[in-house]
Order: sequence, then C-alpha cells, then structure tokens
Amino acid sequence: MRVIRWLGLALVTAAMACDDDPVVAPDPAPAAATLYTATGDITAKVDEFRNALGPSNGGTAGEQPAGRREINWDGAGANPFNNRNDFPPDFFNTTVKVGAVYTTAGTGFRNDSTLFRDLNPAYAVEFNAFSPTKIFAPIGSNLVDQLFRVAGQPTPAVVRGFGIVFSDVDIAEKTTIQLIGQDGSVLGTYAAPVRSDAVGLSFVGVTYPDAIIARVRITLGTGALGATVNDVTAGGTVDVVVFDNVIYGEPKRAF
Ligand SMILES: [Ca+2]
Ligand SMILES: [Ca+2]
Ligand SMILES: [Ca+2]
Repeated sequence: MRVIRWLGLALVTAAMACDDDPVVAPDPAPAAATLYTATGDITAKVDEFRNALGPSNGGTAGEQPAGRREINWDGAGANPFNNRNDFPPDFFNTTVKVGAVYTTAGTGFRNDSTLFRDLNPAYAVEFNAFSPTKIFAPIGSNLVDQLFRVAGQPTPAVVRGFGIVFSDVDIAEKTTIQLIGQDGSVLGTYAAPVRSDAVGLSFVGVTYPDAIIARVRITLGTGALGATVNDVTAGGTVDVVVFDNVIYGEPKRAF
C-alpha cells in the first residue's frame, strides 16, 4: 500500500513538473504515402494514379481547388525547342501554364522526337515513348529536379502527389524519385521497377493525403546520356534512362 501511495505521489510530481515545462509539440507522424508502381503494360496503373489525384486541369492558369496536371512533352508549342540541348526549364510554367519548373546540375534539357537517336544512334533500340512521340532528359547529368509553382505564376507551390513514366530502366533501385518537403526534409525515396517487356516502360508514383511535396529529385539510372555513352544493355557501363509523362497534384500555394 505504501509503495502504491509513493508511486501516486511520484506521478503527481511528474505531472506538475510537466505543467511547468514549455509546451513542446511531438514530432509529427510521417505522412502516409500511397505508392503506385508498374512495368510492362503500365497504362492501367497510370490511369489509377491519375484518378487518385482527380480530374485534369489541363493548362488552366492559376490555382485550382483540386485535380492534377500532366506533362507529356508532345504539344506543338514545344516544337521550336525540340531536339536541342537548351529546352527552356520554365516552359511548363510560362508558355504552358502547368506549374512545373526544372533544374539540373547538368548543362541543359532535351525534348527529343527521335528516341534520342540523334544524340546517339544506339539509343533508338533502348528508348520508347509512353505518349508518342517526344521524350525528355537532362543533358550532362542524370539528375533533374522538378519544382512546383502556382500555375502560370512565380509563386512556389506544393503538391500532394507525383508520378513519372521512365523508359529503359535496366538496373534495380537506381532510377528513383525523392520527394522533398518545404523545409528540405526528405519525405521518401521510391524506385521505379526494372523494365519487363519489349516496350520497356516503368512507372512510379506516390500520393499523400495533403499537399506536402515542394520538390522532386529525379535520378535517371546511373549516368548521363552521351554520344559515346552506350547503355548497360548495349555494351556500355551505365544504365541510361529517360522519361516521358509526369503527372502531379494541382500545385497549391506554399506558405
Ligand atoms: Ca511524350
Ligand atoms: Ca537498355
Ligand atoms: Ca537503360
């Protein structure tokens, strides 16, 4: 009995001590991510991901209440810049107003209508389009970041989901999307599955309940494209990977 009374006193003391302490919020629980991956015939999984984000907002400027945005690289407006290494990194927020801006540690970006065979003839048998006929890659690096903006504005934004179609993922766990929050913290890193059929497409997408993704670091295989850089399945030493459609939640103004 005495032991119990002492324990009770100890608990009361502890509670009083807590009352005097500054209030410190507990660390927030990690947000629950929903993962979508597919290889081979990826169409159904891509549609499932699109539907999870909601209806398409097309190129409507300004923040919309819900839904998604998508870049397929195929629109005629991009034609003047295609098959060059200087595709404008903000094309998909200034010319086409879908709230996407790209950065890379490399030297530029290329939107290619030849399956990159004009860069290296050997690439034509490696790469394919999901949406014909243009596919995209950074030049001089295999890293590219996608940042989000309120569509058509310079205002930084966050999204609740991001998905991407890759072409020619040959090595497991190397082609990834790393989702990053407003404070720079890594929300999660997710790999695209290795290609499994003659077409060679892979999809990875992630959704969260709320718009918390401020940036996505996209890692394409293990090395940059190049005129003398052959793919690992064509006698080379690096896994070259490019991408096609990117699909993401409606960009919401970041606070
Ligand atoms: Ca395309
Ligand atoms: Ca290959
Ligand atoms: Ca490859």
